[in-house]
Amino acid sequence: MRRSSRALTAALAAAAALTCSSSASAVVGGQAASAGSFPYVANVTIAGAFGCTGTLIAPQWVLSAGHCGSITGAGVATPVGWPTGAVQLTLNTVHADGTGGEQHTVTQVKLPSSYLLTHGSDVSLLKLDTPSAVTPMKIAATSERSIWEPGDQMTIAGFGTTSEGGSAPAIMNYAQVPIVTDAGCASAYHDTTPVLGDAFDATTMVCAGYPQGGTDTCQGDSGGPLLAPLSTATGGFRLVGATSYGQGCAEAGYPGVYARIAEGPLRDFIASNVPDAYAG
Ligand code: 4AZ
Repeated sequence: MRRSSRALTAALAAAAALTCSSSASAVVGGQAASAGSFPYVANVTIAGAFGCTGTLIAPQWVLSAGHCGSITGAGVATPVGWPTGAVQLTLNTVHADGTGGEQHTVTQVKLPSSYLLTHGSDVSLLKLDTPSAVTPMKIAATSERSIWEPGDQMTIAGFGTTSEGGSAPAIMNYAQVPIVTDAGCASAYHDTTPVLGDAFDATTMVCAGYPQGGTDTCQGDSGGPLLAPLSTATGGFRLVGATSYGQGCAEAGYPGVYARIAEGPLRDFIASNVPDAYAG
C-alpha cells in the first residue's frame, strides 16, 4: 500500500467487497519470472478481488502482509481475520490466473498483536487447507545476518503492478534491489504523524531500493518476498522480508519498506507459530 494509505486500506478492507483496484494490482523495473521459478511465491486473493503476494515458509503456512490478512487494518484494536474461505491462494505458478498452479484455501489467519496497535509489524500468517507439495523458502537464521547488510542485492518478486497506478501483469515479475541503511530509510520516511502515517520503525521494518528509484515493489506485491542470496557456492535464497509499503512505487528517495522478519519481534512472532520456518 502507499504511504499514509493504511487507514484508507483499512476502510476499504472493512468494506470487504470493494474491489480496491488501486491496491489489487508487480514489481516495477523487473522482468517476467520464467516458468518454474519462485514456486514458493503465492498469489493471494482476498474476497475475490483484493490482491496480495505471499511466501510459503512451511508446508502449511504462507507469510503475507498484515494488511492483507486483516479486515480491520492497523490502528484498530480488534483482531478480525477475514472469514476463512475469503482468502485463497495459488502456489507453484508464475501465471497470475493460476494456470498450472497449486490452489489452496486459507483456514486460519494469524496477525501479531503489535500489528493492530502500531503502524509496523505488517505480517500475517495464512494456514493452508492442505500441506503444499512445494519446498518452502526458509527465513534467514540469525547466524546468516551478513547476507542482508546495507548495499547487498536482494531479490523481490510478486504479482503486483509494473508501474505506480498501473495494472497487474499476467506473469509474476522479479527484480533486484539493495538493502538501505536504517538511518537512510528513517530520513526518507520521517513522518511526523506516525499514528496515521507510516514512519519507518527499524524494529519491525527494513528498506530496500536504489537512491534514484526505478526498481521497486508496487501495489499487489504486498506480503511477497525480499530474498537474500546464499553464497554463490551454495545457491538459493533465504527470506528476510515481506513487502509492506512505500511512498508510491520506484520513486527516487523513497525505498520500498519490508517487514523485518529475520530478527526482532516479528522473528519471535513467526517462530512461535511456525517454528520450522527458520533456517539453522
Ligand atoms: C502495495 O500497495 C505496495 N513501493 C507495496 C509496496 C510498495 C508500494 C505499495 C513499495 O501493495
